[in-house]
This record gives sequence, structure tokens and C-alpha cells, in this order.
Amino acid sequence: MTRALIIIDVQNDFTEGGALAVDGGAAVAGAISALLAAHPNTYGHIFASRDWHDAEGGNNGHFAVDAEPDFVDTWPAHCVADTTGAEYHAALTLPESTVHILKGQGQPGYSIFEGVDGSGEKFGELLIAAGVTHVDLVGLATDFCVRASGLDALEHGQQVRVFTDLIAGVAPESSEQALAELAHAGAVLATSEVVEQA
Ligand code: VGL
Repeated sequence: MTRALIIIDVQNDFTEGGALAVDGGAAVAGAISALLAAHPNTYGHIFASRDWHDAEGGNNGHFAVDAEPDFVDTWPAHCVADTTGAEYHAALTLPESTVHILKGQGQPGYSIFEGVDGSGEKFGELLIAAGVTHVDLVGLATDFCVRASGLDALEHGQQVRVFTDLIAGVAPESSEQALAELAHAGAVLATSEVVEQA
């Protein structure tokens, strides 16, 4: 069994004060860092994604251009590549070995499986190359990118745990729905208390 920690989109724009702020986002950043500090050797593989949208062109319908966002399919501009909003939240401390994944270049890109590393290698290929069979999923936002990434991980044959104390969502109802959907598809909903010392 090889387990990886997958950290979804803990970026300034998805935390308090950001363009698409999720309540509790900053707390999630701090809590993920605390988990990693308490368990420095548990995860041999850590992947962290960032939404990395184009400034121009609406990213294939993802940004509301000349219209009001509906906060379901269209969004205010957020996480534009190379801006402060796209940076990891300052409270997120990642180990040197973290593999950084960028996604959403010109696309909605909700799932980390749509992302690539710095050499353009697809996330799914990286998981396979690392022999990962089990993933623990944390980050933002529960009802969109965590949901999509978890469902894709299950489809890719991974055993998935979602740590409900290390996620935060855009809206309570859709977040609850997303967790129900993930559980129905085979994910285990747990808290990070189950993480064992390596
Ligand atoms: C996300 C809304 C729009 C997310 C991304 O990271 O969950 N949510 N784009």
C-alpha cells in the first residue's frame, strides 16, 4: 500500500479576503500544515494543486465575462496564473518534496486529474509512477475541486479518504451533497485523527 496526501487548491483566492473566498479556508491551510508538522514521515508522496487560470478569455466559460457569476458554473475571476490570488495561502507549509500540480489553464479544471506538474506530466501518470494506491484528500473547495478530484481518484481505482476536518466548501448544502456523493462512490469520510505516525 502506498499512500499519498493530496492537497487541493489552498490558495489565496479561495481563502478569506480572496476573489472567491471560502469560509474556513485559512483555517484549513493552518490545519493541513499542523497535520504535516505532527506527521512528518507519514506521507511518502504529497501532491498540491493550484488553480492556474488564464487572465484572458474566460477559461472556457469558467469566468463570468460581462455577466454576473452564478457560483455554480460561472465564477468571478480567480486564481489567475502568476498573481497573488493564485499563490498558496501563507499558512500552508509544504515539505520540499511536494509535487506541485497546476490545472485550469484555459479550462474550468476542477479536478487535479486535469492538472500537470512542472514538466507537463499528467497527475494521473504521476500517481501511477509513484505506485500510489491510497489517497487522502484535503483542501478547497469541498463542493467543487475536492469533489471532482475525489470522484476522479475513485474512477482511477484509488482508495480514497476525505478528511472532513481539512476541507471547506463554497456553500453548506452543496458541500454536504458532495460528501454524500463521494461516500456513495466509495470514498471513506474520516477526520485526520486517523492519520498514523510513520
Ligand atoms: C473551485 C470554484 C471555482 C475550487 C474552483 O477550487 O473548488 N471552486 N473554481
